[in-house]
Amino acid sequence: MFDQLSGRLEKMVKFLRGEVKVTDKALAEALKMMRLAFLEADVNYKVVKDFEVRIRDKARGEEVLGGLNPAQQVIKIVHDELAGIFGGVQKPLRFSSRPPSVFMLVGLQGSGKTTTCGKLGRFVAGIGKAPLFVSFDLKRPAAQDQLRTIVTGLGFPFYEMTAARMASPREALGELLTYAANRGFDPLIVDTAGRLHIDDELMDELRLARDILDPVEVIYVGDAMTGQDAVRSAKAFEERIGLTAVVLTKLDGDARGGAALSIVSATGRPIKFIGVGEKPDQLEVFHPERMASRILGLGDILSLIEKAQDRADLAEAEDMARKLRKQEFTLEDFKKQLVQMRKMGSLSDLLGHLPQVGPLKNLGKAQIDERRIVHFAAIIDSMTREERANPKLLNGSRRARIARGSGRPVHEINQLVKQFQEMQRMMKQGAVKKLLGGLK
Ligand SMILES: Nc1nc2c(ncn2[C@@H]2O[C@H](COP(=O)(O)OP(=O)(O)O)[C@@H](O)[C@H]2O)c(=O)[nH]1
Ligand SMILES: [Mg+2]
Repeated sequence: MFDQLSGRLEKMVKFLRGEVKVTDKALAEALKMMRLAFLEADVNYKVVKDFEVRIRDKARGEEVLGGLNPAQQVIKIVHDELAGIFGGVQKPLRFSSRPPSVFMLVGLQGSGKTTTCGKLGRFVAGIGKAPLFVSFDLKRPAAQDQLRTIVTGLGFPFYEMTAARMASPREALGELLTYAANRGFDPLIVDTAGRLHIDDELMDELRLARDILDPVEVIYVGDAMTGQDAVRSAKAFEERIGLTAVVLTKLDGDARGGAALSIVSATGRPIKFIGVGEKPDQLEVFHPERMASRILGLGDILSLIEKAQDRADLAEAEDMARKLRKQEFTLEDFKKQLVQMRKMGSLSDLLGHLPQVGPLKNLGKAQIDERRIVHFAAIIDSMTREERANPKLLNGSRRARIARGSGRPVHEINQLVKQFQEMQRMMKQGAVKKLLGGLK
């Protein structure tokens, strides 16, 4: 997958790594290598152009992250931008709060819709769901059979729909939804007909089904081998039906990758899965960041970047410690720590260097509870800036207001303030020295 693109980009990465300083000339050379690699991979020209401009601006503007040399810094920028083009963070499937969640798969003929229905069924069953399947591809009898064979082979139930019943679609689809809801099936996975080209009749049919079924996911299934054609048709489906997600299929073949790199920016919809083979288990959750590192061949340098980021976090921790020492540590800082802690458990690390007595012991416990952290952060968010800087202001009526604002009970607010004050008190008692000692 993406072999050629990857090979060329790895060459660029190698070139950059060989440069001690990234001069304008070296940057231009690297950008040129990247541009050619993308264009050759059939990435949309406009996407390439925007990408290049963003990287150039960032590479010139960015402060150097401690621990990375300038070339590594540029590589990190390329990596982050590439992950951004792929959609940023991984977006999971959505489910409706009122089952069944309807997933409707749309796309051109031969793109892999029917195959992907089975794959998605297997995936959701793996997370404890009970899928039901139906095919609206009613004109070709073989289409129903194909889906039935796939899903019954996987041990899933199949709902028979007929063209005759679909003559009154509201009734037929209403019955279908009731059937699924009464039996507790969730999601309802809907296969649809495709055409070789976008046509009005099909679009009307799909829109009608969409209006009645109110799908939580309208998934465009695109054949990555067809490159920019898949992107163009995705755009048409987005405009005429409205999409929520994309599955790119046939990335196991020699797809050049252009579709994957253009489709998110062309449709504004995330790629949630990729198909990497014909078999039901050949579906992968799509992780934009991992894909970016894979394409850039960045396994080793990523760990380096992570280390540098740790170091940046450490700098922040030292800053906190300084504030603690000067007794400038406010609830605002406390919240920052809480958020940080969710990321890396740093405050518990810090507290690990303190004597585990009295209230601190409890505080230590409280920190492990993720929900607690979220609740505490919500409470602090509901305070005014003055209150955060000076918790002594928090009288009864202010606490009641904060409770309403944050949706947390007053006793929890009392608890938070108490823990915060205990912490401040411990700090004053000279525990800070130990704390600072522990940081080195
Ligand atoms: N290699 C490969 N083949 C796939 C993938 N997904 C689907 N196919 C094949 O593509 C062809 C068309 O798939 P189908 O599901 O019938 O497409 P539909 O017309 O959109 O329903 C079939 O031969 C599938 O086996 C994939 O991820 N990789
Ligand atoms: Mg089909």
